[in-house]
Amino acid sequence: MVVRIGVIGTGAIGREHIRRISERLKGARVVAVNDVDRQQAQAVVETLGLEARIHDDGNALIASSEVDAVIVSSWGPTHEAFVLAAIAAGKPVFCEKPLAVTAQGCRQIVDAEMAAGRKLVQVGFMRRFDFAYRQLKQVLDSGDLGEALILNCAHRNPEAPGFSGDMALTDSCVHEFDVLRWLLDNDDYVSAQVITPRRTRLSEAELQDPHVILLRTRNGVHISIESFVNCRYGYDIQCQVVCEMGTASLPEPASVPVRHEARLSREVLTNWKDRFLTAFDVEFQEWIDATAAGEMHGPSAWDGYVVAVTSDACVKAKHSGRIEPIELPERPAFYRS
Ligand code: NAD
Ligand code: ISE
Repeated sequence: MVVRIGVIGTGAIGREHIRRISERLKGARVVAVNDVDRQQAQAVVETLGLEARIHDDGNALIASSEVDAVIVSSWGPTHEAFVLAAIAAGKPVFCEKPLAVTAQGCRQIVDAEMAAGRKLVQVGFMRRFDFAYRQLKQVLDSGDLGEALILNCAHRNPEAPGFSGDMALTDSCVHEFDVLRWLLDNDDYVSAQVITPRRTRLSEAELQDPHVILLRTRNGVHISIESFVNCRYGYDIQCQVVCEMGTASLPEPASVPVRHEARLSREVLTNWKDRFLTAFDVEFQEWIDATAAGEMHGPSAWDGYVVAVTSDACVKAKHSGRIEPIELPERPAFYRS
């Protein structure tokens, strides 16, 4: 079976997903696209030489009998409605982060999916599909180092055009909120503290940058996440796990060491597309294969809900200056399989 995919949102990442499905992955074809900027959607179809229908409305794409599964890569605030529509249509849906811009919106999606009786929603937390993070998880799962005690992480962007308010927490660090919980086998977070160090003079307007987020898990693991979205030097993702009998860290991305004029240097990546290029391909190939088999194995709507609750608690902690609780209901059995 070739999965016939409709894509809502043909912007920066949407067109990357369309390209990867059309040019590199197997078992699926993009047969429909939609974007409020119809000209842009048309340009993507023409540039990639697709035989795809351009819908004037995302809901019409979802309802189309030509579409088996949906990718939502439009702006974050539009995700909730499209995901709910896909669930109502009984169609598997891959939703780029965030699942919804509020925890309540994510909870509505969880409730709708449970009522539908079938896991249809996967959320675009691609770090779980990154080779380096998977290697790190293998080391932790082996038990050779004992239990994890402390995680030291950094999420650094060279720049963040258009970032405002609390986006470092709600748009960037959502990836850590998901992948660290996955590394720790769903050891849920119980509290958040956000520290606002001296601001870099290189960030836009009044944007607080960097931030340090401190999370504590139910099992007592202490997590520190540095978010620095205007670090200038490159795109740098760090994660070190300190365990009872040793430590394990994400390896530096491969690059050629150059010795020249009494210097030893290596390239640093400059954007998330390059750092996670392969992870995105693995994420989508696994999603296509699972969808063809009528299954869903990736980050679920519940995972998207947990991230939203965590993100909200971090924003509250930033503005209150206090340690704030992260209160989550028990994970439903529906999401335990
Ligand atoms: P973008 O602005 O480049 O593209 C979004 C597209 O959605 C635009 O073309 C816009 O016209 C379209 N759109 C907006 N509202 C729409 C609607 N109601 N119906 C149809 N189309 C609509 O943004 P982007 O950088 O591609 O980000 C899109 C989503 O992907 C965001 O949620 C973002 O957080 C996420 N994203 C994820 C990653 C990742 O690492 N997984 C990286 C970048 C962006
Ligand atoms: C962007 O939206 C992403 O999701 C990237 O993965 C992240 O590194 C970046 O900070 C976000 O702005």
